[in-house]
Amino acid sequence: MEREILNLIDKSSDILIVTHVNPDGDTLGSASALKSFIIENFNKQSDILIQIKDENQFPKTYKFLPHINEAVTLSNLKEDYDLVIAVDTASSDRIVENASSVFKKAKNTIVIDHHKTNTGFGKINYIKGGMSSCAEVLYDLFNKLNRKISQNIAIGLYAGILTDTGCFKYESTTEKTFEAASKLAALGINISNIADLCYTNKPKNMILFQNYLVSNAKFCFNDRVAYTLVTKEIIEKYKARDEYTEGIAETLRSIERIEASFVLKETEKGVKASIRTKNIDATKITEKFKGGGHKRAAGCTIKENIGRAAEILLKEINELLI
Ligand SMILES: [Mn+2]
Repeated sequence: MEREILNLIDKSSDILIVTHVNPDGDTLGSASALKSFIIENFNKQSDILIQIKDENQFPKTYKFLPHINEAVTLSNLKEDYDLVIAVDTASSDRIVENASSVFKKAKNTIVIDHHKTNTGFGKINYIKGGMSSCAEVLYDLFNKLNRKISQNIAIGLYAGILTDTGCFKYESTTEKTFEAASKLAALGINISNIADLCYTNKPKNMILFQNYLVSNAKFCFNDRVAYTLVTKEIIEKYKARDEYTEGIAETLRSIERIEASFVLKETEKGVKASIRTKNIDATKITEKFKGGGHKRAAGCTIKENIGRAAEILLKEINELLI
């Protein structure tokens, strides 16, 4: 299958790399690395699509990744590509609006991913469920193909692995993950600088917003569950961008005794829930609402008001608490 991917890239002239909605470090790092790979191996350009409606929501944190600055958005996406490659995208509904029709129309589609829940919605599906990150899947793919990994490719891959493993903390981190990170570091990329750009470069309002939400968290079931509500008013007050809620559920989970935490956010499509757990399988809850994710980190959208959504989740979690 590795050769098939290479052949498709070789014979296609208009290539689009799609990142998932609300892009994170892994999907952007993977897209960045893949674009560099295509340029270096085939001397060919490709477009990276970042799915955001509001151009002001462009993910600033990851602008340092090669080629992310020149990415296209939904509003200036071309209509036809002969090859579309989705990276780190767990299901087809993570590709929205006109991007979805571009994906369906394309002559060839490839899905490269690491989500166990990915059933494969491309013509070619290169899915290594359980690997730490899509970036690690790509690292593996480039190696299997015996292709050189340049510094530009390495920056994207390293950033993807670093962020998707929570700095090598999550249980998906394996000996192979460290091996990949070690080989990438050996190429001479500045790993402490990449970590700084990912983690110590946050807007002031983001920290103030997050502190507010943590201070106003509610604790239940004998301090075993914590949650916080992100209402439209709070978003407005702090002029919060989409990525400002990142990490809040993790902070609540990091408290001793807490078994599960969640953040609920009011959006146009319903209440978005991000659930983090220690021993409970979070996907058991999110799959009831057509969501998905990993055992300790999952998400879904609940079509209720925010107060009711909290009640529903508390009831679901309570049933799983031992
Ligand atoms: Mn990922």
